Amino acid sequence: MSVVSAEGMKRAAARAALATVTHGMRLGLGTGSTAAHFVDLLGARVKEGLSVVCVPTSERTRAQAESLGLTLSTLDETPQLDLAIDGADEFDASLRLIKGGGGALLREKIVAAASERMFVIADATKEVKTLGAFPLPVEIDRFGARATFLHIERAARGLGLIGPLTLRETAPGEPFVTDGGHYTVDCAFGAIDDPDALATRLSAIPGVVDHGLFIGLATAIIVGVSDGVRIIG
Ligand code: ABF
Repeated sequence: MSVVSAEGMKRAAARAALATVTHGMRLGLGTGSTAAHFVDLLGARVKEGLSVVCVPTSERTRAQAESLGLTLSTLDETPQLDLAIDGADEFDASLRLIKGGGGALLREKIVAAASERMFVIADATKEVKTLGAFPLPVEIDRFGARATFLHIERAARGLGLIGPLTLRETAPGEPFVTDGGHYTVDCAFGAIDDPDALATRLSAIPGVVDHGLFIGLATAIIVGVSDGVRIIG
């Protein structure tokens, strides 16, 4: 019996995603440890002669890509991408995702929306029947953060979702600040039976910059499993 670690499954998913990349592609590079495997493997292919242009979804990924000598661009220079490759915190069978645990959901969503296709790469532990075991990250403007926090609570309660909301911190009393200069609220709602309705309600709150529900964005999910990969979508 082969025992494959979560890292091994992430690497397998990243390798399978890399196999879909062809010369001249404009790529969106995700954030997180699974996306980092992809960037690492891509760096090796580029050294062998593959030519691609990459738009990173975070400063962290930008630094990694730069260190590997990848050709970088921005969405201002390259507003349309062929393919985004990114990880997820959770996914379901309908290609719906929770993202943002890594703190980069806004740029990840903008890059995914600018891409013709989005392949999610994840290990099998991320698959759920119903989204919500992973606390949903919501990126909010710093102005009026407390008021926005209360709006989120109220909007969720209207859907029967009650759970502790926590302002993400890097240390006690020090809020985590995203690359875009915003705060993140982690919402431990538990099972989200109607992710579409929650997404609509959250998007309607003025102080909400964006939320970690990615619906209708993923083209396919490449799941790293114990004996290779499984494709959803
Ligand atoms: C990014 O990294 C995020 O949207 C998600 O929060 C996280 C997944 O991280 P990992 O690949 O390390 O599990 O894709």
